[in-house]
Amino acid sequence: MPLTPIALPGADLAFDSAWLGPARADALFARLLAGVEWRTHRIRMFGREVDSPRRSCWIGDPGAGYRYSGARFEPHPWPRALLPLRARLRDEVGVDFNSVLANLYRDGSDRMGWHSDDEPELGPRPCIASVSLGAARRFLLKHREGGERLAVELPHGSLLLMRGDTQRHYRHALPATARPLGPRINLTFRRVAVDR
Ligand SMILES: O=C(O)CCC(=O)C(=O)O
Ligand SMILES: [Mn+2]
Repeated sequence: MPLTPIALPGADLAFDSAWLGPARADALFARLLAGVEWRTHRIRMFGREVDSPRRSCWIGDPGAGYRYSGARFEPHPWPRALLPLRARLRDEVGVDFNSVLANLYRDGSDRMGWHSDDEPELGPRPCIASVSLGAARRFLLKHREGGERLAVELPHGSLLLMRGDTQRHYRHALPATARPLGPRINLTFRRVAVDR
């Protein structure tokens, strides 16, 4: 399937609902579910530190760390299963992503609140490649000032690209759902400034 633009004013989105075929997506999901060191990260909400409502793992090249609450965290090394995806994204998207935030949503109650991926180490107009595996979930975008909103269903094997001014103009979220759902893994490939 080709990457197809999604029209949304002030954003730059492209989507492929079947970037990975079912067999590849199934194999990758099983390997990541069993092989990634899933942890509950602590996040800051309304000035307090709380457990994030999902499991996560930061993966990347040495030095491609992320900053949180004044500390810098070193990423986990790349699992072998992710290297072909990194290479394919380099070819098809033209970005050499040096890190991935992997998130595991155990069921419909795991979620991610409204935010932008606008950390300074991502640069002013980051390209973020989001690969989804497992249970399909609804991904929401809403403009920071205007009324524009968008909901996209992200199925098993899909790829969503967020580029240009998307993070500057929009927040996004993955809401909880009461539907009985199995686990979902999301991989957001990013290119962060390396400080060494
Ligand atoms: O799970 C998703 O689809 C979104 C994840 C996300 O926004 C993030 O990792 O920053
Ligand atoms: Mn995000």
